Amino acid sequence: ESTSTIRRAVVTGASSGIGAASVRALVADGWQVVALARREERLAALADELGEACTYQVCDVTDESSTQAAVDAVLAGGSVKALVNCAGAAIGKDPVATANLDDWRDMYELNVLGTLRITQKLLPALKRTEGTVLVISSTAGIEPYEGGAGYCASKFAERVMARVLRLEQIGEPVRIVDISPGMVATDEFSLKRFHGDADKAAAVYAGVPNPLKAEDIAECVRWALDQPDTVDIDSIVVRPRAEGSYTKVYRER
Ligand code: 8X3
Repeated sequence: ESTSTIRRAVVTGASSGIGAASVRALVADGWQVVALARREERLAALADELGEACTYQVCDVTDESSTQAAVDAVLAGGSVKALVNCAGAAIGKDPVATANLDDWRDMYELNVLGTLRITQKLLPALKRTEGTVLVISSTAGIEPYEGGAGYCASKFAERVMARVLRLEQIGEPVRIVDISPGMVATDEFSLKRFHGDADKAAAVYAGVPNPLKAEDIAECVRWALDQPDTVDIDSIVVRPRAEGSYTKVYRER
């Protein structure tokens, strides 16, 4: 069997949101998936739901030894054809003048350095299979907005990392794909951003007719990975129809 026919993917941030939806979409499309996240009980439930096509490893991408152990376990289990980087979060929405440094540090550790860490560790294995590094970045990495400086800066950094990796790997047998979602209503994104304040989280989506769902982004992931190895879906920007930009959102009142 040629290596290019083995469809085994690693998905980070797999316990919720776009990560969990991507695991489900890939398994439905015939992939073997190793789901990575910190919360073991959620991973176990996902693996239980999806059967033997889905296995999991507990992994905190902000932690070096946790990530190394997960990567070692993944590689001991076989080859890897895709890495889907979904682990990420927005933490806080304060103006620059009063922003919490710990929030910024946590976002940099997770969104930037966490993505870098696991991508570095799996890159050699991905090149052996003509594989793909996929990054779920954000429209916040394209267009900054008030209150979003820390998150936007981390997502700009993540997109730059993906862009430069793509340039550096030209001629090598690996694809780099960036998917930049706009407003996606997941269970935890805005709750996390507002440190658990459910009213503030709900207000983000108030009156917006159809925010994107995690499944909409998972379909982009599935489709991008399903292209021939030599076709690189370089960048996808996807927003709900009602969102023209972060500051131009249609709301029914
Ligand atoms: C996209 C979410 O809040 O920046 O990652 O529109 S937001």
